Amino acid sequence: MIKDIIKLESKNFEMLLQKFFNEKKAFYPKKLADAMEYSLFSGGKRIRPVLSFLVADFLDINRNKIIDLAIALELIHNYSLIHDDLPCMDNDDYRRGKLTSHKVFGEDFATLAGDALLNLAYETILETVSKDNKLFISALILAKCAGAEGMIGGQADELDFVNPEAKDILDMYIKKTAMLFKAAVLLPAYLHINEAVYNDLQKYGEKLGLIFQLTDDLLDADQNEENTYLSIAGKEGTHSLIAKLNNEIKDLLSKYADKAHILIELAEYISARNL
Ligand code: GRG
Repeated sequence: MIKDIIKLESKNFEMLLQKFFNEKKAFYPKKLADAMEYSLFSGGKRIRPVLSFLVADFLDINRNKIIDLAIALELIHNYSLIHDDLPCMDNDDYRRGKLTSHKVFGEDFATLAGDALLNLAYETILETVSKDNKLFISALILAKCAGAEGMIGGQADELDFVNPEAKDILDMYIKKTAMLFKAAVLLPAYLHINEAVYNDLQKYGEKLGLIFQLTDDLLDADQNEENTYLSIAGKEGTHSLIAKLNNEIKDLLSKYADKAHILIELAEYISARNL
């Protein structure tokens, strides 16, 4: 069952990440290492690295080739959450059911922990590419998707919104959330030299990311947040867009028959998620 597969994959990734971080943290100031570790290991679902591994399997690419880039992606994701929770951004006290970084370590150390995770991500990316330069394009895509053209740009769009329309919100979701999903899908994709497959996977990553954000809206429905797709289209409109995206994913991947089954199932699993 897809739920059990994701759970197992997520647990396996968590062990890889813990081993990776244990080797790094010995060289960091104690409080900074504690703050980085607190956020990295506070119950994240690890959906993005798991997605990278499932796509590697789909393409028959050895997962070992992309483990370090998948770790870098998860580091970037966690830095973004720490910074997003800061008082100057969303000012949240809780994340994953636990106090946010700045509530535990103070704003100064939370900021530094986010910065340090981001820097560690690029340190890891550079080391990876220096060992296997075929991964250069994957690394570049990851950097773009996480930057001002992608996740950070989407966050900036959202902060600056004045009466956005549904289309503006979806464009912002693509940048803020879907670009990291696209990066996850494309980490192994560039090692597979087939443009048509690459293009299909790129579309899959974007649609999956949109589904993830739309379900996030539904999970937070009781907060009545402004400038969300849900606030404009309502629950029915949001559910119907999620269904449409799932159908588009099925149409896109049906040509790969059974091989793509797990990627289609993952989209359905995310659509029905409650976490
Ligand atoms: C660079 C400050 C800054 C922000 C970038 C990613 C982001 C924008 C903000 C984080 C908050 C947020 C609601 C983002 C939308 C994407 C999303 C739902 C993130 C949460 O991802 P999960 O559920 O996180 O995969 P876990 O806790 O499982 O790791």
